[in-house]
Amino acid sequence: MTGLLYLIGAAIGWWAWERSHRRTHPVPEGLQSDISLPHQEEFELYHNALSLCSMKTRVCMAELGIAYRSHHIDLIETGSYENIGRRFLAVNPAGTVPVLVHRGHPVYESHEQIRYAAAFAAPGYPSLVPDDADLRQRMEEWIDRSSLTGDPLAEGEKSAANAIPAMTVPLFATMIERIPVDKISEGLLFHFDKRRPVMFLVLKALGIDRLPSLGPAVAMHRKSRAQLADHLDALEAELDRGGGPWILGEQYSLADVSWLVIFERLRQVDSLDLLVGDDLRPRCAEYWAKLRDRPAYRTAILDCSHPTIEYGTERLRAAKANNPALRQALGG
Ligand SMILES: N[C@@H](CCC(=O)N[C@@H](CS)C(=O)NCC(=O)O)C(=O)O
Repeated sequence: MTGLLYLIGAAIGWWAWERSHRRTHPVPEGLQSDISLPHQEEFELYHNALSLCSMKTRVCMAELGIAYRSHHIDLIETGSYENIGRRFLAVNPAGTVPVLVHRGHPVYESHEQIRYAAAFAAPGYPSLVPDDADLRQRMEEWIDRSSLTGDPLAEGEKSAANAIPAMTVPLFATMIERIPVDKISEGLLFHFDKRRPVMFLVLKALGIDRLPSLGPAVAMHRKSRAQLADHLDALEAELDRGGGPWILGEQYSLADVSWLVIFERLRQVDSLDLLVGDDLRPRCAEYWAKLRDRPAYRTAILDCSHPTIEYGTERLRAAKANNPALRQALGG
């Protein structure tokens, strides 16, 4: 009995100590010149293969021809909660990726990272920011409309990126098949948003085929699809008005960097054909084909993929093909 009490006491002591060293807090966005982190190269990027915001910053760096030292940080979907480990929290006390580090100073928030990086295009690479003030203004609006900000689950009408997380739930359900329960449970002890480990444990217990029985997830998916449809309608109209091929017309800009990852996520969650096709927002379909043709898509997306994402996408596709209820719950 005394032994057991000692054991419980030691476990609580360990948890309290560990928790006090893994506290997270929000960080201000943009360049933090007052923070200096250990670094070896001018630019370093802490990122994750699946993270939408990480993909955006990687695409931007590739488009600008900026070389960087890569630090892949696992999120639970790709294997473990490395993002809330002590080492990464020293880089970003908010526990989120991506973090761009320039000469040792972190830049927080991906939409700020791409704006910041644009001033450092390598020789021979365009800056991705138009000179014309009106075009710049339009670019900013389209960046905002594709940035992940605030509480995404509550503000999907604000931007396409905010509407995306609920659409990603089926992919979470397949990717999480590969992650052991003890790894996911660590989030119950230390993650700053307990909804995430709970969601992952429920998805793991249920499995992709029983997702249709999870009413709230199905309802959120439906709502997200409708919100994304609205955002894509607006994009379709903009591409039509400007004549394409890019959001600002002839000039490829940061707005296109920011939108590429929305389409890529829809591809990963096997939902592209619900929203984009020759008969459904054909301008967007053409736009996505052009984005995919850019070398940055290969370098920053395809070459940076992760076996668990590829497994997850394939598994989801197969599950939908074999399960009409799942297909219906996810919009067809
Ligand atoms: N607004 C931030 C969002 C950063 C963010 O939420 N990143 C996610 C991945 S896309 C993350 O690191 N989540 C932590 C987790 O999943 O544990 C940005 O644009 O960089």
